[in-house]
This record gives sequence, C-alpha cells and structure tokens, in this order.
Amino acid sequence: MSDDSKLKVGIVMGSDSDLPIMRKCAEALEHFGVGYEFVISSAHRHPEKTARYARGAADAGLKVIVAGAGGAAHLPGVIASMTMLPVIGVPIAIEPLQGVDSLYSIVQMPQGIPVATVAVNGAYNAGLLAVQIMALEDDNLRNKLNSYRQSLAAKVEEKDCRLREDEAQCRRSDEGDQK
Ligand code: RP5
Repeated sequence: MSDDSKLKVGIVMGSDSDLPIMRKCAEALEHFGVGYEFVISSAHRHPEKTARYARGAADAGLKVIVAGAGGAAHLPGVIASMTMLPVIGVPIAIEPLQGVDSLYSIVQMPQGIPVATVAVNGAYNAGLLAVQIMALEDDNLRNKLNSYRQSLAAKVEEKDCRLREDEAQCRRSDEGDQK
C-alpha cells in the first residue's frame, strides 16, 4: 500500500501473474498521489475472499475498485455485484486467446451490474479513469488531471516540432548533395 491515510483505490487481481500489468494502474495512481492497495483474490479459486473484500470495500474507505483478470475473467463482475463502488475491469492477455476472452468476459456484463472496461492490458488507463471518478469531488485532483492532459498535448507538439526540424535538415542535406 502506498499510504494508508490516502487509501482510495483497491487494485484487485486474480493471480500474481497479473501483477506486471496491474502495476501500471498503481503507477498512474502514484502520479496523482492517490493511495491504493494491491489484493490478489479470485472469483473461482477463492470466492469467499472475493466476496468479503467486495462487501467491505466501501466501509474500508475505498472509492473505486480496479479489477484485472485473464481468461474467463469474471472477477470484476463478481466484485461489482457485491459493492456499490464503481468497478473498472482490466482484461489481461493470457494464452491462448491473448485477452480476447477476458475482454469479452468483462465488457459483456448483462444489464443491471455495470463494469467499466478498459483496453486489454490497459491498466494505466484504469488508474486514470479511477482518478477521473474521484476528481468529480476533488478540485485538487481535477487540476492535476488538467496539467497531465496539457503535458500530453505538449509532448505531441514536441514530437511534431522535432519531426519538422528533422525534415528540414533532410531537405537541406538533399539540396547539398545535388550541388
Ligand atoms: C485468472 O487466471 C487470473 O486473473 C490470471 O490472469 C489467470 C491465470 O492465473 P494463473 O494460472 O497464472 O494463476 O484467474
């Protein structure tokens, strides 16, 4: 856990094999100074633990749950069925279907119990979405999100500028070759 006093997001995953991907969610949260905890649970291997965690999450002070799983990935949906907190699902790519299975499992929640779904292995975006949800009631987070997006735009400008400079240099050297 990054900081108990700021614990806001539960990052749950079906197995430690999901951790390399789910760490990216933590990276996003750390960027915004949002506290989190990692939890390994499993809807099919340890349903009791999963139920306990989901049912206690709101009372524990969590605001959002991010749940990642691969294969027949029912973990986010099962958690969502046992809490009123928003749940963001991260489909994890594993063999042999490379995430198509987990994507469909998570995104195709039947009407009644929604799970927000990010891209296959899109754990960083799951963290960002969690921050956006919390920013609805947090001006400081909203300002940080604004700065983050401005930095994304600045990077695009920088890349475009670098590309044009390179092109100009290429044109100059082409002209020199022809003389
Ligand atoms: C899922 O099964 C987990 O989320 C993981 O993505 C997948 C494989 O788990 P391990 O066999 O690596 O423990 O429940």
